[in-house]
Amino acid sequence: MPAISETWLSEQAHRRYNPLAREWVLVSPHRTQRPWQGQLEAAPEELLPPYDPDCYLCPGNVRARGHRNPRYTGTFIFDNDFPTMWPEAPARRWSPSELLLAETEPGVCRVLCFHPRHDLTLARMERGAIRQVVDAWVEQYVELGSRPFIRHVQIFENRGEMMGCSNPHPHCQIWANASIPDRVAAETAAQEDHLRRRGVTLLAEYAAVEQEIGERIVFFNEHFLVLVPFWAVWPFETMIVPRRHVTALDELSAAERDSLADALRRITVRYDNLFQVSFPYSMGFHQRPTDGEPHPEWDLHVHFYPPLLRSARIRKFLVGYEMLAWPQRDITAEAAAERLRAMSERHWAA
Ligand code: H2U
Ligand code: ZN
Repeated sequence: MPAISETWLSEQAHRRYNPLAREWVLVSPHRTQRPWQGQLEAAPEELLPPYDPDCYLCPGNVRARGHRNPRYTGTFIFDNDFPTMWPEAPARRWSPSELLLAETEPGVCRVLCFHPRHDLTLARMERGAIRQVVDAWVEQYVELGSRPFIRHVQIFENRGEMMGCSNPHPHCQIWANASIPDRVAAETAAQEDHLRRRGVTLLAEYAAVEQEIGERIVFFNEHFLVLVPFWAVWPFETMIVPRRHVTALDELSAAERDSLADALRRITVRYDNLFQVSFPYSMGFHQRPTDGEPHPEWDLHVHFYPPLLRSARIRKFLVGYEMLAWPQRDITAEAAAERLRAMSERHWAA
Protein backbone atom coordinates (compact mmCIF):
# COMPACT_ATOMS: atom_id res chain seq x y z
CA MET A 1 0.00 0.00 0.00
CA PRO A 2 1.45 3.42 -0.96
CA ALA A 3 2.56 6.01 1.57
CA ILE A 4 1.11 9.52 1.27
CA SER A 5 4.53 11.00 0.47
CA GLU A 6 4.47 9.07 -2.79
CA THR A 7 1.25 10.72 -3.93
CA TRP A 8 -0.24 14.15 -4.67
CA LEU A 9 -2.03 14.04 -1.30
CA SER A 10 0.79 15.80 0.53
CA GLU A 11 0.48 18.86 -1.76
CA GLN A 12 -3.06 19.32 -3.01
CA ALA A 13 -6.30 20.15 -1.23
CA HIS A 14 -8.36 17.02 -0.85
CA ARG A 15 -11.02 15.53 1.33
CA ARG A 16 -10.51 12.40 3.39
CA TYR A 17 -13.23 10.00 4.48
CA ASN A 18 -13.71 8.86 8.05
CA PRO A 19 -15.26 5.39 7.72
CA LEU A 20 -15.93 5.13 11.45
CA ALA A 21 -17.97 8.32 11.79
CA ARG A 22 -18.95 8.35 8.09
CA GLU A 23 -17.89 11.97 7.75
CA TRP A 24 -15.39 13.87 5.61
CA VAL A 25 -12.57 16.23 6.52
CA LEU A 26 -11.05 18.79 4.17
CA VAL A 27 -7.23 18.69 4.14
CA SER A 28 -5.22 21.65 2.79
CA PRO A 29 -1.52 20.73 3.12
CA HIS A 30 -0.33 23.81 1.21
CA ARG A 31 -1.75 26.12 3.87
CA THR A 32 1.06 25.33 6.31
CA GLN A 33 3.16 27.81 4.31
CA ARG A 34 0.84 30.72 5.01
CA PRO A 35 2.25 33.48 7.27
CA TRP A 36 1.21 33.32 10.86
CA GLN A 37 0.98 36.60 12.75
CA GLY A 38 0.05 37.18 16.33
CA GLN A 39 1.88 34.20 17.71
CA LEU A 40 2.44 34.51 21.42
CA GLU A 41 5.18 33.03 23.50
CA ALA A 42 4.21 29.97 25.46
CA ALA A 43 3.03 30.77 28.96
CA PRO A 44 5.31 29.31 31.61
CA GLU A 45 3.65 26.33 33.25
CA GLU A 46 1.88 27.17 36.44
CA LEU A 47 3.45 25.15 39.21
CA LEU A 48 0.75 23.33 41.12
CA PRO A 49 1.05 22.19 44.75
CA PRO A 50 0.64 18.45 45.49
CA TYR A 51 -2.26 19.37 47.77
CA ASP A 52 -4.58 22.34 47.31
CA PRO A 53 -6.81 23.19 50.28
CA ASP A 54 -9.30 24.86 47.89
CA CYS A 55 -9.56 21.94 45.47
CA TYR A 56 -12.85 20.07 45.61
CA LEU A 57 -11.16 16.86 44.42
CA CYS A 58 -8.20 16.69 46.83
CA PRO A 59 -8.39 14.08 49.65
CA GLY A 60 -10.11 15.22 52.83
CA ASN A 61 -11.60 18.38 51.26
CA VAL A 62 -15.24 19.41 51.19
CA ARG A 63 -17.00 19.52 47.80
CA ALA A 64 -19.34 22.25 46.56
CA ARG A 65 -22.44 20.65 48.05
CA GLY A 66 -20.97 19.80 51.44
CA HIS A 67 -19.78 16.20 50.98
CA ARG A 68 -16.32 15.52 52.36
CA ASN A 69 -13.89 13.47 50.25
CA PRO A 70 -12.25 10.56 52.08
CA ARG A 71 -8.47 10.61 52.54
CA TYR A 72 -8.16 8.39 49.50
CA THR A 73 -4.79 6.97 48.48
CA GLY A 74 -5.52 5.49 45.03
CA THR A 75 -8.47 6.33 42.81
CA PHE A 76 -11.68 7.85 44.17
CA ILE A 77 -15.12 7.78 42.56
CA PHE A 78 -18.22 9.77 43.51
CA ASP A 79 -21.60 10.68 42.06
CA ASN A 80 -21.38 14.07 40.34
CA ASP A 81 -22.87 16.71 42.66
CA PHE A 82 -24.20 18.56 39.60
CA PRO A 83 -25.30 15.68 37.34
CA THR A 84 -26.62 16.27 33.84
CA MET A 85 -28.93 13.24 34.14
CA TRP A 86 -30.70 11.44 36.98
CA PRO A 87 -31.44 7.70 37.22
CA GLU A 88 -34.97 8.22 38.59
CA ALA A 89 -36.21 10.33 35.68
CA PRO A 90 -39.72 9.04 34.87
CA ALA A 91 -40.09 7.94 31.24
CA ARG A 92 -41.87 10.78 29.47
CA ARG A 93 -42.29 11.78 25.87
CA TRP A 94 -43.65 15.04 24.52
CA SER A 95 -44.47 15.49 20.86
CA PRO A 96 -47.32 17.82 20.04
CA SER A 97 -46.18 17.91 16.40
CA GLU A 98 -44.00 15.71 14.22
CA LEU A 99 -41.44 18.50 14.36
CA LEU A 100 -41.38 18.87 18.13
CA LEU A 101 -40.08 15.85 20.01
CA ALA A 102 -38.66 15.56 23.52
CA GLU A 103 -38.04 12.59 25.80
CA THR A 104 -36.65 12.18 29.32
CA GLU A 105 -33.09 10.87 29.40
CA PRO A 106 -32.31 8.92 32.59
CA GLY A 107 -28.66 8.46 33.45
CA VAL A 108 -25.88 8.40 36.04
CA CYS A 109 -22.98 10.89 36.19
CA ARG A 110 -19.84 10.24 38.16
CA VAL A 111 -16.44 11.81 38.70
CA LEU A 112 -13.33 9.62 39.02
CA CYS A 113 -10.20 11.07 40.62
CA PHE A 114 -7.12 9.40 39.15
CA HIS A 115 -4.75 10.13 42.02
CA PRO A 116 -4.71 11.93 45.39
CA ARG A 117 -2.00 14.30 44.16
CA HIS A 118 -3.32 17.57 42.80
CA ASP A 119 -0.25 18.28 40.64
CA LEU A 120 -0.14 15.03 38.67
CA THR A 121 -1.58 14.20 35.25
CA LEU A 122 -1.71 10.94 33.31
CA ALA A 123 1.56 12.07 31.69
CA ARG A 124 3.23 12.42 35.08
CA MET A 125 1.75 9.39 36.80
CA GLU A 126 3.59 6.08 37.04
CA ARG A 127 2.36 3.23 34.90
CA GLY A 128 1.23 1.33 38.02
CA ALA A 129 -0.95 4.23 39.14
CA ILE A 130 -2.48 4.53 35.66
CA ARG A 131 -3.18 0.78 35.79
CA GLN A 132 -5.34 1.48 38.88
CA VAL A 133 -7.26 4.03 36.84
CA VAL A 134 -7.77 1.44 34.08
CA ASP A 135 -9.11 -0.99 36.70
CA ALA A 136 -11.54 1.68 37.96
CA TRP A 137 -12.73 2.32 34.38
CA VAL A 138 -13.37 -1.41 33.88
CA GLU A 139 -15.30 -1.60 37.17
CA GLN A 140 -17.43 1.42 36.30
CA TYR A 141 -18.16 0.18 32.79
CA VAL A 142 -19.26 -3.21 34.18
CA GLU A 143 -21.24 -1.84 37.11
CA LEU A 144 -23.07 0.94 35.30
CA GLY A 145 -23.44 -1.06 32.08
CA SER A 146 -25.14 -3.92 33.92
CA ARG A 147 -27.99 -1.69 35.09
CA PRO A 148 -31.00 -2.62 32.95
CA PHE A 149 -31.78 0.96 31.84
CA ILE A 150 -28.18 1.90 30.93
CA ARG A 151 -27.38 1.32 27.24
CA HIS A 152 -24.21 3.34 26.99
CA VAL A 153 -21.32 4.25 29.29
CA GLN A 154 -19.16 7.21 28.25
CA ILE A 155 -15.82 7.59 30.01
CA PHE A 156 -14.10 10.89 29.13
CA GLU A 157 -11.46 13.28 30.38
CA ASN A 158 -11.31 17.02 29.71
CA ARG A 159 -7.86 18.39 30.38
CA GLY A 160 -6.97 22.04 30.57
CA GLU A 161 -8.94 25.24 30.88
CA MET A 162 -8.94 25.48 27.10
CA MET A 163 -11.17 22.41 27.01
CA GLY A 164 -13.49 23.73 29.67
CA CYS A 165 -12.01 21.63 32.44
CA SER A 166 -12.86 23.19 35.77
CA ASN A 167 -10.04 21.75 37.83
CA PRO A 168 -6.44 20.60 37.11
CA HIS A 169 -6.69 17.78 39.69
CA PRO A 170 -6.33 14.57 37.60
CA HIS A 171 -9.84 13.24 37.03
CA CYS A 172 -12.34 12.11 34.44
CA GLN A 173 -16.08 11.91 34.16
CA ILE A 174 -18.42 9.03 33.44
CA TRP A 175 -21.85 9.62 31.98
CA ALA A 176 -23.97 6.49 31.62
CA ASN A 177 -27.43 6.77 30.16
CA ALA A 178 -30.48 5.15 28.63
CA SER A 179 -30.01 6.04 24.94
CA ILE A 180 -27.07 5.35 22.69
CA PRO A 181 -25.62 8.78 21.77
CA ASP A 182 -25.50 9.78 18.09
CA ARG A 183 -21.72 9.54 17.60
CA VAL A 184 -21.68 6.07 19.11
CA ALA A 185 -24.75 5.03 17.12
CA ALA A 186 -22.97 6.19 13.93
CA GLU A 187 -19.84 4.21 14.79
CA THR A 188 -22.00 1.18 15.62
CA ALA A 189 -23.76 1.34 12.25
CA ALA A 190 -20.46 1.78 10.38
CA GLN A 191 -18.82 -1.15 12.19
CA GLU A 192 -21.88 -3.39 11.77
CA ASP A 193 -21.98 -2.69 8.07
CA HIS A 194 -18.25 -3.26 7.69
CA LEU A 195 -18.29 -6.60 9.51
CA ARG A 196 -21.22 -7.78 7.41
CA ARG A 197 -19.57 -6.78 4.12
CA ARG A 198 -15.96 -7.74 4.84
CA GLY A 199 -16.13 -10.47 7.49
CA VAL A 200 -13.60 -8.58 9.62
CA THR A 201 -14.13 -5.68 12.02
CA LEU A 202 -13.54 -2.17 10.68
CA LEU A 203 -10.82 -1.26 13.16
CA ALA A 204 -9.03 -4.62 12.81
CA GLU A 205 -8.82 -4.03 9.06
CA TYR A 206 -7.82 -0.39 9.60
CA ALA A 207 -5.09 -1.35 12.11
CA ALA A 208 -3.66 -3.85 9.62
CA VAL A 209 -3.56 -1.19 6.87
CA GLU A 210 -1.86 1.35 9.15
CA GLN A 211 0.69 -1.23 10.33
CA GLU A 212 1.55 -2.03 6.75
CA ILE A 213 2.06 1.62 5.78
CA GLY A 214 3.51 2.82 9.09
CA GLU A 215 3.51 6.58 8.43
CA ARG A 216 0.65 7.42 10.78
CA ILE A 217 1.72 5.19 13.67
CA VAL A 218 3.18 7.10 16.60
CA PHE A 219 4.24 4.00 18.56
CA PHE A 220 2.89 0.62 19.59
CA ASN A 221 3.30 -1.81 22.43
CA GLU A 222 2.45 -5.49 22.80
CA HIS A 223 -1.33 -4.96 22.74
CA PHE A 224 -2.09 -1.48 21.36
CA LEU A 225 -1.32 0.78 18.42
CA VAL A 226 -1.28 4.55 18.88
CA LEU A 227 -1.81 6.38 15.59
CA VAL A 228 -2.95 9.62 14.02
CA PRO A 229 -6.04 8.50 12.09
CA PHE A 230 -5.95 9.12 8.33
CA TRP A 231 -9.10 11.24 8.75
CA ALA A 232 -7.92 13.23 11.82
CA VAL A 233 -9.67 16.58 12.31
CA TRP A 234 -7.81 17.98 15.33
CA PRO A 235 -4.14 18.86 14.61
CA PHE A 236 -2.63 16.15 16.82
CA GLU A 237 -5.64 13.89 17.10
CA THR A 238 -4.75 10.27 17.92
CA MET A 239 -6.46 6.96 18.51
CA ILE A 240 -5.43 4.02 20.68
CA VAL A 241 -6.51 0.83 18.94
CA PRO A 242 -6.18 -2.71 20.33
CA ARG A 243 -4.15 -5.21 18.33
CA ARG A 244 -6.72 -7.95 18.85
CA HIS A 245 -10.51 -7.93 18.69
CA VAL A 246 -11.77 -6.51 22.01
CA THR A 247 -15.30 -5.08 22.11
CA ALA A 248 -15.00 -3.27 25.44
CA LEU A 249 -12.88 -2.66 28.55
CA ASP A 250 -14.34 -5.70 30.31
CA GLU A 251 -12.62 -8.05 27.83
CA LEU A 252 -9.08 -6.81 28.53
CA SER A 253 -6.72 -9.30 30.19
CA ALA A 254 -4.48 -8.20 33.06
CA ALA A 255 -1.55 -7.84 30.66
CA GLU A 256 -3.69 -5.78 28.26
CA ARG A 257 -4.73 -3.44 31.08
CA ASP A 258 -1.03 -2.88 31.80
CA SER A 259 -0.40 -2.23 28.12
CA LEU A 260 -3.26 0.26 27.97
CA ALA A 261 -1.79 2.11 30.96
CA ASP A 262 1.57 2.09 29.17
CA ALA A 263 0.05 3.48 25.96
CA LEU A 264 -1.81 6.23 27.85
CA ARG A 265 1.30 7.31 29.69
CA ARG A 266 3.46 7.35 26.58
CA ILE A 267 1.09 9.30 24.34
CA THR A 268 0.32 11.89 27.03
CA VAL A 269 4.06 12.39 27.72
CA ARG A 270 4.66 12.90 23.99
CA TYR A 271 1.79 15.41 23.91
CA ASP A 272 3.22 17.36 26.87
CA ASN A 273 6.65 17.40 25.22
CA LEU A 274 5.30 18.79 21.95
CA PHE A 275 4.94 22.36 23.27
CA GLN A 276 6.34 21.82 26.78
CA VAL A 277 3.03 22.35 28.51
CA SER A 278 0.45 20.21 30.20
CA PHE A 279 -1.21 19.43 26.88
CA PRO A 280 -4.97 20.11 26.81
CA TYR A 281 -7.32 17.60 25.24
CA SER A 282 -10.63 15.81 25.40
CA MET A 283 -10.08 12.08 25.56
CA GLY A 284 -12.57 9.26 25.78
CA PHE A 285 -13.35 5.60 25.26
CA HIS A 286 -15.61 4.24 22.58
CA GLN A 287 -16.74 0.69 23.14
CA ARG A 288 -19.60 -1.81 23.01
CA PRO A 289 -22.94 -0.27 24.01
CA THR A 290 -24.40 -1.92 27.10
CA ASP A 291 -27.82 -2.61 25.59
CA GLY A 292 -27.56 -6.37 26.12
CA GLU A 293 -26.58 -7.15 22.50
CA PRO A 294 -23.24 -8.92 21.88
CA HIS A 295 -21.98 -6.29 19.36
CA PRO A 296 -19.29 -8.42 17.66
CA GLU A 297 -18.75 -5.48 15.26
CA TRP A 298 -17.31 -3.26 17.99
CA ASP A 299 -13.63 -2.70 18.68
CA LEU A 300 -12.74 -0.78 21.82
CA HIS A 301 -10.73 2.37 21.11
CA VAL A 302 -9.68 5.67 22.64
CA HIS A 303 -9.98 9.05 20.88
CA PHE A 304 -7.70 11.95 21.85
CA TYR A 305 -8.92 15.32 20.57
CA PRO A 306 -6.33 18.00 21.44
CA PRO A 307 -6.90 21.60 20.26
CA LEU A 308 -3.29 22.92 20.16
CA LEU A 309 -1.85 23.61 16.73
CA ARG A 310 1.47 25.50 16.75
CA SER A 311 2.33 26.39 20.31
CA ALA A 312 0.87 26.49 23.78
CA ARG A 313 -1.35 29.42 22.75
CA ILE A 314 -2.21 28.79 19.13
CA ARG A 315 -5.16 26.47 19.00
CA LYS A 316 -7.51 25.14 16.41
CA PHE A 317 -11.12 26.29 16.45
CA LEU A 318 -13.96 24.54 14.72
CA VAL A 319 -15.70 27.74 13.63
CA GLY A 320 -16.93 29.51 10.53
CA TYR A 321 -16.77 27.19 7.55
CA GLU A 322 -16.32 24.24 9.85
CA MET A 323 -19.52 24.92 11.78
CA LEU A 324 -21.44 25.35 8.59
CA ALA A 325 -19.84 22.94 6.15
CA TRP A 326 -17.25 20.42 7.31
CA PRO A 327 -14.02 20.39 9.32
CA GLN A 328 -10.73 21.37 7.71
CA ARG A 329 -7.08 20.90 8.66
CA ASP A 330 -3.77 22.35 7.50
CA ILE A 331 -1.11 19.95 8.71
CA THR A 332 -1.56 16.48 7.33
CA ALA A 333 -2.13 13.50 9.61
CA GLU A 334 1.21 12.16 8.38
CA ALA A 335 3.08 15.32 9.42
CA ALA A 336 1.41 15.24 12.84
CA ALA A 337 2.38 11.60 13.33
CA GLU A 338 5.95 12.41 12.38
CA ARG A 339 6.09 15.21 14.97
CA LEU A 340 4.69 12.97 17.69
CA ARG A 341 7.03 10.14 16.73
CA ALA A 342 10.00 12.48 17.18
CA MET A 343 9.01 13.32 20.77
CA SER A 344 10.81 11.82 23.74
CA GLU A 345 8.93 9.58 26.17
CA ARG A 346 10.65 11.23 29.08
CA HIS A 347 8.52 14.10 30.40
CA TRP A 348 10.10 17.52 29.79
CA ALA A 349 9.42 18.62 33.38
CA ALA A 350 10.60 15.38 34.99
P1 H2U B 1 -14.62 18.83 34.43
O1 H2U B 1 -13.93 17.50 34.40
O2 H2U B 1 -15.15 19.15 33.05
O3 H2U B 1 -13.81 19.92 34.98
O4 H2U B 1 -15.87 18.66 35.39
C1 H2U B 1 -15.75 18.36 36.76
C2 H2U B 1 -17.08 17.84 37.27
O5 H2U B 1 -17.06 17.85 38.70
C3 H2U B 1 -18.26 18.68 36.83
O6 H2U B 1 -19.13 17.85 36.10
C4 H2U B 1 -18.34 18.15 39.16
C5 H2U B 1 -18.91 19.12 38.14
O7 H2U B 1 -20.30 19.00 38.08
N1 H2U B 1 -18.25 18.67 40.51
C6 H2U B 1 -18.79 17.96 41.56
O8 H2U B 1 -19.41 16.93 41.36
N2 H2U B 1 -18.64 18.43 42.84
C7 H2U B 1 -18.01 19.59 43.15
O9 H2U B 1 -17.88 19.91 44.32
C8 H2U B 1 -17.50 20.47 42.09
C9 H2U B 1 -17.54 19.93 40.68
ZN1 ZN C 1 -6.80 18.67 44.10
